[in-house]
Amino acid sequence: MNLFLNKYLAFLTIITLLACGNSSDDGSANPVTPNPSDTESYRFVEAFSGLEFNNPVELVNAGDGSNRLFVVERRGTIKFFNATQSSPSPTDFLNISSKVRSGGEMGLLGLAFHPNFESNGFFFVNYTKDNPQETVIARYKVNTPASGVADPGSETILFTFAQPYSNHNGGSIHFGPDGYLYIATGDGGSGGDPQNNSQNKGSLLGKILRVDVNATDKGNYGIPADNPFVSESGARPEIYAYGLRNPWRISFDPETKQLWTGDVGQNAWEEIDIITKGGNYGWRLKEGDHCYNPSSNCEQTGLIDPVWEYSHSNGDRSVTGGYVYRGKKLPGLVGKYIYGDYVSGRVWALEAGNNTTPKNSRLAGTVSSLSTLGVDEQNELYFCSLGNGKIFTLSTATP
Ligand SMILES: [Ca+2]
Ligand SMILES: [Ca+2]
Repeated sequence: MNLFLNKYLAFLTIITLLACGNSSDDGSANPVTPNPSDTESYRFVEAFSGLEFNNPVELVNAGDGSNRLFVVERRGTIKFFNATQSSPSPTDFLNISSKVRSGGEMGLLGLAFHPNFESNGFFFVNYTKDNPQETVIARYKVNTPASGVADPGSETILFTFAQPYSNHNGGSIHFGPDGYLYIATGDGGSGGDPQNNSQNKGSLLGKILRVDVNATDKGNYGIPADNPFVSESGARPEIYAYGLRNPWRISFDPETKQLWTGDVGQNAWEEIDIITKGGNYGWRLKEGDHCYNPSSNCEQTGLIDPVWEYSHSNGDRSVTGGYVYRGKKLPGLVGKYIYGDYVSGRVWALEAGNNTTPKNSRLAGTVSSLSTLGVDEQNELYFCSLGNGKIFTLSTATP
């Protein structure tokens, strides 16, 4: 999609939203005939009254039947509460703030529970530290998984890698349907990827990594035998996909098993990608669908373009990747990738991939400084605000 077409469609979107006041616009230049799933109108409401967190950057469930939601606070703390209560009291789960360097894009950035957490009590974190400045992927343990809190002294480091700059640390970690741990890393930082890390398969930066936490061939983790670059000379065997700039929040669609991410752009284009094994997602050769370095006639052979991109021309400046909705409370959103923009706070529902023509619909309202989305054990969606620390959900009810 070229710049002018994108701007034109964005303009139409605004006009249609003003005219209709609903969330059913698809950005199309043609009059929209709403289908039944498009007629719902959504609004953001606080999900848990009175609950506020300190710079939340991740929200996950443990998949252990406890219905707990775990909120990761950037400073290095994790709290949980019962998602079935409307006014729950949070419990301190882990505090490693003394290990974590936080602020800006640094901090405790990722949390994932072992698929067998209920029996082994293992969970994994991704954080940045100082002296030296690096990312740490580590395992922790709770003593009694169902009700217990974590033991801060139980840290087992899987691996670390240097962070040349404070920004672009990725940070999201999730277990895939294959039982392996997927790790999103940024390009290391600065601007324009000055070290060209994302295209360098000898670097863990600017990648999606995949490791086996149950194996020990690399010490405290292992390499899945079918990782794409295990036999390529000079390539890090942990790499699953490359050419990413700052994949901020990854997730798996529990139904299709596809891995989605938002990849934050440089100066002009934010993108949504569906990640496939061995794929090259273009950065720093391309930003979205567009040549970046060089700015024209870039080598595009083999690069995978995003399934959706949006420009900075409307105040949207930093994508926050979300989830393909598979819950029950919002039938009109089932199967759509719900994501937003950190700067504008706007949120969209995207249908894309599988060779279909993408359709992107804005949902009404905004979530200020939208840092992350999350789902509970029923796959219902939540939205976290970094600035006010609150958690929001979507409601179809009339105020
Ligand atoms: Ca960095
Ligand atoms: Ca890309």
